[in-house]
Amino acid sequence: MEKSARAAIAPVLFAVLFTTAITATNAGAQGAGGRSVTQGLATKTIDNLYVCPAKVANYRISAVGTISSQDGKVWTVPAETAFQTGPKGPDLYNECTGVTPSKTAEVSDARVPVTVIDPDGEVITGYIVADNYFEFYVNGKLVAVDPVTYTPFNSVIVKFKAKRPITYAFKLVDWEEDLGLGTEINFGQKFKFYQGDGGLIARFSDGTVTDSSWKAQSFYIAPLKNPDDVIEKGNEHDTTKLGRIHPHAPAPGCEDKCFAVHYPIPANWAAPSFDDSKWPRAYEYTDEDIGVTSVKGYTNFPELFDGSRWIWSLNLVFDNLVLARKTVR
Ligand SMILES: [Ca+2]
Ligand SMILES: [Ca+2]
Ligand SMILES: [Ca+2]
Repeated sequence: MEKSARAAIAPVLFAVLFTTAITATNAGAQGAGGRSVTQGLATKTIDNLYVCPAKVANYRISAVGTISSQDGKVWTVPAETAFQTGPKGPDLYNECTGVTPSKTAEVSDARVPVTVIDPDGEVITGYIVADNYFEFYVNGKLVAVDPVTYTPFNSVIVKFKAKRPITYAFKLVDWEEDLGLGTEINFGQKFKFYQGDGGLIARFSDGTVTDSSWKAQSFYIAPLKNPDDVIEKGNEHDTTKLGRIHPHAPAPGCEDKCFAVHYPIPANWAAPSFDDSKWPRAYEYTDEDIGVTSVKGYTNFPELFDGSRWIWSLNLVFDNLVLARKTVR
């Protein structure tokens, strides 16, 4: 860099350092375990990420918002995503696009593009279902975003060329209608401020399946009557006492006054070099826990998910933003 340029940048650099110092002070004021706390509804910043072109029974608008925490940070809810810029995962099953095979024999993966991670790797095919939204990374590279952010429930086929060791990484979002509260309307029970739930299941042709050998950590926990309902036990964000699955997780009753607990997402969380050894193991959930009877994108293809398990972090209901990883050697 030239001297004159350096002189011009000095005040800017000072400002940056000063701002960094303030941020560090805020970080010091955070609660235990690096948490931040918000209360109430977020401000909407995106009206709707996805419009379903077909008329379906259970379509929900997927909005995005921001909310400030008591320590002065701004959080995007339900999550910051790459949906608008990332490659949309090709459909295994999607009512919105009319791709609705009724059984495995009707599935075609011929038009699924191969994402090249390692040119000398093997081509691996994967099948993925998430409640509600996923981003899928291989060795830190974004392979696919879920083409349907919220509902209807859909499933995706991915293909990529990679060689071991392979780090599989998912960003997972249980989407919400009441931004910042982790809640939605329950159509069936005509119940407002209902805490929906999440879930991920995936199987890959290299033999990798989702199960409790994965790591899974929660980053946005809501709705909470009291932020102290999240207890940090080591690196686990424990909310066991609230109930972990429906119907054993009663609504907290705080409605639009509920709190949320947020944790910052590490910048390199999807990279092979990221150390996930301190993250909790993923928890396995049954088809009944997930309530998959209406998820044809899963139930139509038992062969494609054979041997894999539904996973999430500790709380299927209250953990709304989850990162999951596994490295296969
Ligand atoms: Ca989806
Ligand atoms: Ca939820
Ligand atoms: Ca959900």
